Amino acid sequence: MKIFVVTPTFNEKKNIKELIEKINLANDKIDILVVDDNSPDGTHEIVNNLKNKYKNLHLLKRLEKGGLGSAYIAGMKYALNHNADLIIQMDADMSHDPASINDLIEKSKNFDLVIGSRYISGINVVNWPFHRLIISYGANLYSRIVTGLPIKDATGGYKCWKRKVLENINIDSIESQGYSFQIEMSYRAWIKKYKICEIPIIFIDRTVGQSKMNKEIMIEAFFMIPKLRLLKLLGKFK
Ligand SMILES: Nc1nc2c(ncn2[C@@H]2O[C@H](COP(=O)(O)OP(=O)(O)OP(=O)(O)O)[C@@H](O)[C@H]2O)c(=O)[nH]1
Ligand SMILES: [Mg+2]
Repeated sequence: MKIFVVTPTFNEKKNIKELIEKINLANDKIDILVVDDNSPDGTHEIVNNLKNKYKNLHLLKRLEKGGLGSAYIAGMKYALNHNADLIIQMDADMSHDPASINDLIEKSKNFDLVIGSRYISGINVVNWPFHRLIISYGANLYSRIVTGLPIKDATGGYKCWKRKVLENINIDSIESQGYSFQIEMSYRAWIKKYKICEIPIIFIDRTVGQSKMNKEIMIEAFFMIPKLRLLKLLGKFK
């Protein structure tokens, strides 16, 4: 079984080494792909140096910042081209605990998409300012009501995909970049009736580096969520 962890980076020089070390501590049988958008802080140079130590480490360096969604798509295609059976996506800012990787893999035996969820057993968020929690929780509620997608944490980015799902949801046609990228991907899998489950994770707010969350990402999600519902009604995801 070949497993890839795909993690997008933009200016994560303070987090990337720890992330790679901790993934390897959790599981050294898996491949790690960092998709870096030519970070001005030199994140890709750190990854390149670490490749000597970690033979399971890959770097996909793109020319410029292209958004989280497109970085993930590029990374997922790379993993598929390298014969991955399972593809795990996670943020590089240490918000997603690498120790949960093995829980995602274990659960994938019975499910096609496993989502690490902040909201499945209470609210498992550490150090988030109250307004961030309200935005995230509200976005999830809005998404659930408008799309009907029965997922408590549809905006979360810690997930494990079976290869066949990514092959069948036409990832090339995904437009979303931010919050709504996570929703759109899971929505397409749900429409295709793949088996989805959520497992609890603890989300810890980044302690170093800068958040890339902004107003545009929220506006995109606000309009993309009803658009997804509409596209489904029009039969565009068949
Ligand atoms: N390659 C690439 N990575 C990106 C881009 N935008 C964000 N990322 C990475 O995607 C992950 C999530 O971004 P964050 O800035 O943590 O965004 P967030 O988790 O929604 O927001 P916070 O909770 O405030 O951290 C991080 O690993 C970022 O470095 C991008 O345009 N290109
Ligand atoms: Mg983050």
